[in-house]
Amino acid sequence: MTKGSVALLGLGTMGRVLAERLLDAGHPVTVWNRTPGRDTALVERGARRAETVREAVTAATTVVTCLFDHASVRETLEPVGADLAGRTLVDLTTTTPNEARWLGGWAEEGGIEHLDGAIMATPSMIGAPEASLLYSGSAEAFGRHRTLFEVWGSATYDGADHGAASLFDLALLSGMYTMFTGFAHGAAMVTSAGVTAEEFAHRSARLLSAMTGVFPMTAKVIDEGDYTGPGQSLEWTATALDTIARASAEQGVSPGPIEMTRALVLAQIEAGYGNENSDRIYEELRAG
Ligand code: FVH
Repeated sequence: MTKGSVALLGLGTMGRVLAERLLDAGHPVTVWNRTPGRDTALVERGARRAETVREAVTAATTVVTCLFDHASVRETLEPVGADLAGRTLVDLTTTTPNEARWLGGWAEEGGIEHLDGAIMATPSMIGAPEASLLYSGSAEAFGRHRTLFEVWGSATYDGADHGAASLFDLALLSGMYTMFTGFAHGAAMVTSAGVTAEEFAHRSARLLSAMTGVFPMTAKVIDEGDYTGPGQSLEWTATALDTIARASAEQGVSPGPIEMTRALVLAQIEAGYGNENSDRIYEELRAG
């Protein structure tokens, strides 16, 4: 069976791997990159080189962008809006939900079918079972492209709101970045006493893995909005965080990540909720 033709715009670290997996799966692939020369290996593997964005876009029914940011997507696509009409645009660039919605609206006005995508994987994971990609926008486009998307990893459809995939992406990354910051803070504390970060990593991974098992209980409290049940109170947590901050200072390490959490806890205590469950920091975050 003939596989659908794909134009891939953006041959950075991620774009090149996405193109490789499409070629491996037998798709005709046309590639374009702003800076010439990044397509050599792909062309050797069978990709067609496009000298211009227009040449790339008009060579395929599905156009995939994997560029630096929303501004670079607009800069690249706006001049070829008319050429994109009647085609499917899949933007895998990391953008905010509203930026994805803007692109979805722009595409709709121009008769372009649009899906926003979010890559929950590093380039080396693309094509492996652990790679996960999220999509939102046109349900019809997702249905028709599902097999194609699965050459990159598992494909999840998050609904018709063009911003949904991006919202999940960035919400998940928020947890990841704060976890790594907490790990770096703990590592700075113990390495200041001569312990290696490697030794600390084993212990940290064990504790943090166990803690993720608590997420469903925390989620239930948040969804029900009742913080009066059992659990660590805000007052108790404030004392614990204060002790960590002082230990950090004793070791000559910045208490920055702990101060961030402490500020949320203290604000809720100030608001009169000191005896309630510490999951209440969620309310402080929602208050904006
Ligand atoms: N790499 C990763 O681990 C992450 C995993 C999660 C998702 N991200 C997102 O994927 C997008 C691309 O990331 P990347 O790693 O491929 O990024 P770079 O290697 O820096 O390549 C960037 C490409 O964008 C091109 N580009 C930049 N500015 C423009 C512009 N104004 N007009 C046209 N193209 C532009 C750049 O071209 P060049 O510098 O070679 O000319 C690269 O092709 C990104 O959203 C990640 O957040 C990857």
